[in-house]
Amino acid sequence: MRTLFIIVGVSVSLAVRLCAAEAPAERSANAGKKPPAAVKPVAKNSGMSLIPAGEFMMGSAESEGEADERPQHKVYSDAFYMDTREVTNAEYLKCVEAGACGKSEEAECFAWDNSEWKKGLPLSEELRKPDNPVVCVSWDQAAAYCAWSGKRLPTEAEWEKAARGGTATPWYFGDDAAALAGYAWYLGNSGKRTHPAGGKKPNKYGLYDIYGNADEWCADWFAWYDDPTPENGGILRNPQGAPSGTAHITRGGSWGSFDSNVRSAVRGSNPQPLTDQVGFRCVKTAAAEKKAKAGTGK
Ligand SMILES: [Ca+2]
Repeated sequence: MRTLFIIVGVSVSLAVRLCAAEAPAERSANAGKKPPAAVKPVAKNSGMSLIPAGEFMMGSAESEGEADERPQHKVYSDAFYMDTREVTNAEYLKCVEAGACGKSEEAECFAWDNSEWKKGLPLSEELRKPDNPVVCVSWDQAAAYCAWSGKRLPTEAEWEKAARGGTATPWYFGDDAAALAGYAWYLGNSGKRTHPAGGKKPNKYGLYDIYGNADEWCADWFAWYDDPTPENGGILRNPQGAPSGTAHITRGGSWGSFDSNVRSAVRGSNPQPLTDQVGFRCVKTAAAEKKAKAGTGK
């Protein structure tokens, strides 16, 4: 399990992870797989992209990544729409002003300070800029925002399917971490803060900041992956994660993450209720979108 961290206090497990993430043999094994053609957003200015229904391999192969990314298993996901960008401070504020979301409370927010999480530290002004992704929001606040906007948080499986965009490599752009700076704000280039959402190159589905900037809440509780079984035909259909747990999943890593922790398969689990590294984006099932349009006569 990848817990959130920045700069210092890097654990022994992290050191192991860094080594594991550098396994070149596994990456070259995926190098020849061609990603599918890009899928354009279904409606101009909707701010969402269609992620088509289909199967993909979730998690990492045996010699790659962390233990909690295995076993790699086949997943089928129905079609859904995903926000192309992380929810910004300005967008979240509208929900607060509408009375549907709790205010992001700096005094309640945890930040990494030398070797431990501390609550209530003064946060960088940069984190509060309107176009930057909102952080210091709890899972409940994120879920409330998505509900207010007629959406929901993505499942972990949906997030990874959208992130991969049909690829099987550690990053959707390939297997070379040196290219990451063109796609993500992470510890190597962030200046230890968030940046305006959508400033880097998107993936094949037109999704920005999938890696880094704000780490992103998912709907699921953290749990170890199950082994595919004959009972489920070796494929999990629209998995929802564990029915209960102690921490929710976050995905994508943040401005404070090392390059090895902003891969498609990396799983985060955040024991703090809210931190200066975690934000979110929302999704909507494609069927729900169709129904809503029919209902409004559009
Ligand atoms: Ca992100």
